Amino acid sequence: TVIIPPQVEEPAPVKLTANGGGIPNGKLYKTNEDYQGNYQFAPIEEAQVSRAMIKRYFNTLYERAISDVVVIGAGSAGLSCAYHLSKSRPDLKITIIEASVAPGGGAWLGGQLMTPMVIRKPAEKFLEEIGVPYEDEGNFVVVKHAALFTSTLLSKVLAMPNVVLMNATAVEDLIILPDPLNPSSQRVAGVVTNWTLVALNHDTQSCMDPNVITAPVIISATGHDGPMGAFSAKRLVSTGLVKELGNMRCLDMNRAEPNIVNGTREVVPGLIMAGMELSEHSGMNRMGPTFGAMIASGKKAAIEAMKILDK
Ligand code: AHZ
Repeated sequence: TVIIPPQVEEPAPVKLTANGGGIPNGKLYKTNEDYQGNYQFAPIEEAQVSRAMIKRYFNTLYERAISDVVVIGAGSAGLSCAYHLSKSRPDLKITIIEASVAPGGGAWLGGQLMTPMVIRKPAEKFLEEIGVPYEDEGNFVVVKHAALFTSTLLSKVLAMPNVVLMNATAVEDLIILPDPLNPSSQRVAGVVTNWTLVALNHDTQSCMDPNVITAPVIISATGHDGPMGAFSAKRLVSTGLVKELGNMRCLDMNRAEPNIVNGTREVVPGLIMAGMELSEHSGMNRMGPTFGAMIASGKKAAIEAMKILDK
C-alpha cells in the first residue's frame, strides 16, 4: 500500500478573528524541530486553547455528575484504592475529587520532612505490582524517594480509561437520602463539590452554588484532621449519622497499621472510609511515616466497594 502523506502547508499568519476561527481546524501546517535557531510550531489561536480545555473539562463534569464510585482525596490511600478498583472493574466510572492542586496528599515526602519512604511487609508487593524499586531491609522496605512512589501510582491511575481526577476541587458536603432499600435509615448517595478556591471563600461571597456527583458508593480518604482533612468523618457527626469522633490516638506503628487496614469498611450505608481519616472516625493510633497501611487500606476499600456494587 502506498501511504499518501497529508498535505502540509507553511504556518498561517496568526490573526485575531471575532469567532476564533482564524486558523482552520484539521489543516496541517509545517513544523520544524530544529534547535539551531529555526524551531517552528504549528500555529494556534488563543481561543482554540481555551476551547480545547473547556469542552473536555465541562463534558467530564456533565458525564461524571452520575458516577459509579467517588473517591474523596487523592492521597496514598485514595490513589491505591482507585488503582485496585479501576483495574478490577474497568466498567466502573470512578471519579476522584482532590481539594489540592497537586494530587498525592502527604506522600510526596516519606514523612518527617524526609524523602525516603518506608513500607512494612507485606505491602511491598504493591510496589512490585506497579514497578517501584526498593531496598529490602528485612521486615520493611525503603523506596529511595517517596515522589517515585506517588508519581508512579498517579501515572498508573490516570492512565486508566475509567478514572477521572478533578483536582483543585473540594468536597464540601455529602448527599444523604433515605435508603431506598431500607427507608427508615439514611444512605450517603453522593457528594457536593466546588472549586477549592470557591469552597474557601464562602465566608466572603454569598451563594456560590456547588455541583453534585451522585454514586452508589462513596469512598472517603481525606486524611487526618487538618484544614480540610477528615472531612466526611466530621460531616457525619454534624449530620447526626455518627454520634461523635473517635479522634486520632498517639503514635504506635504496630497498633496503628493493622487497625487502619482491618478497620477499613462501610462506616455508614453508602460511605466507605479509608486511610488516616479512619483514625479520626474510629479513634485509632497514628503510625507516623510508614505507608503500608495506606496501600492496604486503599485495596481493602476497593474490595468493600465491589461487594456493595455486587449486592
Ligand atoms: O488534599 C487532601 C489530600 O490530598 C484531600 N482532601 C482532604 N479533604 C478533602 C475534601 N475534598 C477533596 N474535602 C480532600 N479532597 O485528601 C487527601 C488526603 O491525603 P493524605 O495523604 O493526607 O491522607 P492518607 O490517609 O491517604 O495518607 C495519610 C498518610 C499518613 S498521615 C500519618 C500520621 O500522621 O501518622 N501517617 C501516614 C502514613
